[in-house]
Amino acid sequence: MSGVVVLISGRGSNLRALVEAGLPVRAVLSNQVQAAGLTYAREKGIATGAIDHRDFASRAAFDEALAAAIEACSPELVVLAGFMRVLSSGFVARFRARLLNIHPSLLPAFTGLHTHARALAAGVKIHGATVHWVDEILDHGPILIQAAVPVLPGDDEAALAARVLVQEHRIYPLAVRWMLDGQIEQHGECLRHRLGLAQYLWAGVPGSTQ
Ligand code: NHR
Ligand code: GAR
Repeated sequence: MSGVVVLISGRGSNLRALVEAGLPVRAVLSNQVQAAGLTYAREKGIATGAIDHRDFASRAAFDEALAAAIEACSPELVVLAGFMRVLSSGFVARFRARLLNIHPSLLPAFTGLHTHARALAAGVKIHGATVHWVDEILDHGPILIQAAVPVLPGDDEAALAARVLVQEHRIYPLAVRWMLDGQIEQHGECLRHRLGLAQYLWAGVPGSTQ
């Protein structure tokens, strides 16, 4: 087993961050044939595959085809990067403890879709992103790392999403590297870095690095 398979549905900016960090991305799979991230992967000479969920009669049948395509690569890790299809418990069981997701909120707040709009509507003052292990429950699973950003006066959804995305591109490569290097230990529901490294980033002032 070696390397990482990345699952995407769209733009692929997190995929790009992983590749640019030098991580061993062996294949990129998308449920959207037109995903921009597939074009990027092809340009980089990475193997790609498109599996259109609309070609399958059920969620289980799509998940089975996706799992088979992943297993053909025998990856160490499966990384969801803007992948927009909920995965069945059967799929999760096959890749347990080596299936990661990045979610654009500070979990357990704002699971599901449209997180930035919902954060603004709720009036939260701090928002962010979370990398977690995927389990059967949507946007649940043990937390690997989080990044926090302020919500600033005058923010709209696009401004807030852009501020969070900068941090996503920092924490996802870090989390994947830690996993590949065997640095993460599980203690019940908690994941800890072996060396006790801080598992958060705080972009307190826009433009600052910590
Ligand atoms: N699967 C499991 N089992 N657990 C998680 O935590 C998952 C997952 C699959 C994807 C990413 C996710 C997110 O971080 C993710 C986490 C899609 C939906 C969704 O409702 C929700 C959460 C996430 C991704 N998708 C619709 C569906 O019917 C389709 C939406 C669309 O195609 O645009 O699957 O937020
Ligand atoms: C990212 O913000 C990611 O956190 C989010 O979608 C965006 C994908 O961007 N993921 C979800 O909302 C999962 N439901 P990208 O394709 O440019 O990486």
